[in-house]
Amino acid sequence: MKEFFADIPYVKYEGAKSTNPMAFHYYNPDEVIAGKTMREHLKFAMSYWHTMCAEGSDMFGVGSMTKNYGASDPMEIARNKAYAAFEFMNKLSIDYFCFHDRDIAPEGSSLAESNARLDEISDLLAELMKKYDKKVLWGTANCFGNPRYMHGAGTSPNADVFAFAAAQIKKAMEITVKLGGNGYVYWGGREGYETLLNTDMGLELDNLGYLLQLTSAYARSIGFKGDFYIEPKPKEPTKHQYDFDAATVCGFLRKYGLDKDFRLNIEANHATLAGHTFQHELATARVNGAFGSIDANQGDMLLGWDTDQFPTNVYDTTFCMIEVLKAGGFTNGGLNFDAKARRGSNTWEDIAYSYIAGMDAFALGLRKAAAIIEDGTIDKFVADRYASYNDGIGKKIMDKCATIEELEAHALAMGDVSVSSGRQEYLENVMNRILF
Ligand code: XLS
Ligand code: NI
Ligand code: NI
Repeated sequence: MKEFFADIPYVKYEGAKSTNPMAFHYYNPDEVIAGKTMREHLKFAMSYWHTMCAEGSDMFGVGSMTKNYGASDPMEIARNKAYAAFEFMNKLSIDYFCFHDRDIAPEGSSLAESNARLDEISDLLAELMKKYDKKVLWGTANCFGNPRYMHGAGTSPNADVFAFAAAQIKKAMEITVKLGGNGYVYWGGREGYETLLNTDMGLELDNLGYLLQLTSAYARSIGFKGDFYIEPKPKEPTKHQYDFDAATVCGFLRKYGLDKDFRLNIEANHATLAGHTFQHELATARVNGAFGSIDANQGDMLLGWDTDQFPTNVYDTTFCMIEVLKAGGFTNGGLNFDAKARRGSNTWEDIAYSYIAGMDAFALGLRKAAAIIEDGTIDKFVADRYASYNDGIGKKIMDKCATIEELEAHALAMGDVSVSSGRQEYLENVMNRILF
């Protein structure tokens, strides 16, 4: 079979002292950390769209790379792209991939033609998955790129568009099930609005809830056993996104009775765009019982959009992995690199270096998160900070059996209250002691 990336070797773990750039320094797939192999903890996935499709165009310029894989016919490109994708995942030891329907097969001139193309390419993907032992972390439908979705998909003012989106999602679910996908993601893309002068917000939200009810019930009816995820994101592309952040999505899911069956796919760059930390969004998902999967990337705090950079900030990956460990680890989810090399990093070596950097940053984050939990200083501090709830009036509050009169009597009797320090700087230094 043709080799697409002759300059990229099979990347191996060589340890932190190695200076070989085409080696892992922290990601050692079969090493056991906190009871599981790193591979099992981290469940890395390749994003088909950024890695195999996007050519680096932005609003000021065309692509800085060509990704036609030596072909010119769109379906021939799609087939070669699939072979190239598995060669790349194999060389980088990436066990999973994520895709939109339109990433794997180009949209045809009718829905029927698009669906036939998906059938053909998904047969090829199934064959390659078997050959290389790779799995689908999640599938999704691109219900935002085509101009028919310019006013939204499930929230479009046009019922024909709603029907088209439902049909497109139905097919994407079928392909995801056929490929044994562990999850299905709904990213709200254009589900939002620019101005209330032309928008019926209540109608749009109800329709979005209905689209999710309909399509998720259909997936269960054809045997989908994985998780459904909503991926919150604010601001982009519309001014007001209905899936703004984790808390907003949890409220939405409850309102439409979807909270039992849906979890969240938290993306680092979306968290910061919403004015939150990545860790805050993960913790919000966890405390709502909705922690599911992660789109691993990082934003640039000086830029106001979704830059989708490969994550290299080890504080962030450590905080993230603490949340993942506290949530009990991934079940059907994993770490999908929804990330792209910078436009100026325009070779396949750059893409390989990017994945190595991201995988190493999360591997190091996992090692440090396990060390912080093992050290126990921070967890003990937090437990002690809430110790007044362990007995007496605090225990009654925790058990939700304190009466208002009892609380008043307690307050009248206590005199003044002394509240202890939060010790933030001390704790930050504990973290640095363990990190370095
Ligand atoms: C865009 C989103 C998108 C989803 C999948 O900002 O991150 O890539 O992950 O549709
Ligand atoms: Ni994403
Ligand atoms: Ni994104």
